[in-house]
Amino acid sequence: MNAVAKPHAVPDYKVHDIALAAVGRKRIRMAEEEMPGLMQIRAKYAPLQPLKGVRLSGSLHMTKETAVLIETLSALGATVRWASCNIFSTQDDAAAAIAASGVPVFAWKGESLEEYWDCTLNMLTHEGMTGPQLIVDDGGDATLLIHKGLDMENGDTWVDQPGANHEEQVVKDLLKRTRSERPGFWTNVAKDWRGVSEETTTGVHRLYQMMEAGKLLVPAINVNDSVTKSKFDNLYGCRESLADGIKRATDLMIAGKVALVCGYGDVGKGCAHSLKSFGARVIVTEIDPINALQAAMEGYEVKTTEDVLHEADIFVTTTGNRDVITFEHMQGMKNNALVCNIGHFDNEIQMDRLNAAKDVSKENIKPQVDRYTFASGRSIYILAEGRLVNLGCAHGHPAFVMSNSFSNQTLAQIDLWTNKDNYEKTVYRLPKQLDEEVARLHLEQIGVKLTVLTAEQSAYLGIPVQGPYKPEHYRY
Ligand code: NAD
Ligand code: NRN
Repeated sequence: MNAVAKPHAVPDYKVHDIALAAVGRKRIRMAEEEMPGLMQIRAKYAPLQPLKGVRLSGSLHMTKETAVLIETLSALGATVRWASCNIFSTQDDAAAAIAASGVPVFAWKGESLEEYWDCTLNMLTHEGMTGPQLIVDDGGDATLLIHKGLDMENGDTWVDQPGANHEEQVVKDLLKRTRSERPGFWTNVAKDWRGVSEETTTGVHRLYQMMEAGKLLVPAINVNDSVTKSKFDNLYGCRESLADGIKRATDLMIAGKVALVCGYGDVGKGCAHSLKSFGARVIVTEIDPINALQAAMEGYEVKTTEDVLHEADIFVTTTGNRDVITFEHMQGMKNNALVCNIGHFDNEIQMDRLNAAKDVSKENIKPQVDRYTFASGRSIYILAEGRLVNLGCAHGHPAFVMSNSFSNQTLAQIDLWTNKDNYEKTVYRLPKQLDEEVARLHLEQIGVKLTVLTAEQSAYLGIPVQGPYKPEHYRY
């Protein structure tokens, strides 16, 4: 009797090209050399296996730096599944290396929105159709899907109403598909889910909105507002990766240009500094009087977008808000103006209105670089279809600054699991001592030598004699 060929098991990953794994592994190894904090945390905690057997899902840009985070979480004992949180930010070689290592990953650069949300569902679906116990989220899409899925199974009719836009309709269609294909799935997912740590400002904003509405299903840790995350990643990371994105996309000379930076928060500060250092004349827009005053103190003009349409060559949105650059703004811009966004979502720039406009033509120059021409004959360039320019057109922040962010992520995951039975369904932050510990882990590699207080000085300042922090259970 012929042996029955074992059906090819469908691989539990989906990446652009698994053959890229070898080069991906080399680049992950380079990133490890630049991530001293994360690698020391891995070395310190791996023997303790604090995440042993925990089902962990991550929705965060699948880059070589994230690969180091994934392998750290795995080294601490977690069973990890991963997807990117953005359709353009995956580094295909890093994704391939992670898939080849046996960690299920569902991510490739240039996903459609339908593919993106399918990847998110796959990332959340562990062995035996179970859900994750912990989530690492960046922007809140994984958190949103579970909340909306549970609402649907509890009788809420949101999924049956028309979507406000294409992406919302994609989410509704996916949830309706799970309603018929996997009844009760989201109820079980919500039952096992014990916590989420959130990477970025916009995701944190969404968590606080859910907490205030009394809808947050699990304890959450706001990683973004650790000082060693937002005052480093958001500021110094964007200071390097914005220019990287603009130049890889357009080869544009920044010197001598007029650049408008919308928003002067952590990201806006880094972006303004970067463009100024390249020789641009930087103008800032702001809604907040304190941040506006800061911009003015740094020597930037602070105006409105309307004031500068006739003179600005480069527009960068950094606000996390919506409709910051409107269709009317784009219609009024100089010929060949460059428009890009480095905030989380693509609604900072009114891309839906631009793409729906009848008298506007679109020409694709190369992936993530499009030229739109208006009835006036004037054209503008849009990068990454209005999505994160640094991750869509370049490789995001360098590894050293991501080591700070991901050290916080790893400590947050350990904390969530350690305290899963006594944390409330609210949003926590990591304590200052851990923030200092993360900073401390990065000093030696860049040659920093701290001054140590004498006992008399410590007493004089009323602070404990300094020394490495021993993580305790803590809450904020
Ligand atoms: P932030 O809150 O520190 O800064 C946002 C600033 O925008 C604030 O000062 C606010 O007053 C201002 N603002 C809001 N609406 C505005 C408007 N209509 N016009 C002008 N200014 C306006 O936030 P942040 O940490 O700087 O993050 C900003 C965005 O960037 C978020 O979406 C965050 O998730 C994202 N982010 C992206 C990256 C990346 O690598 N691309 C890194 C970190 C954060
Ligand atoms: N290289 C990167 N890998 C990277 N650069 C920026 N980010 C990255 N994530 C993985 C994210 C920052 O941490 C984008 C998020 O919005 C921000 O919080």
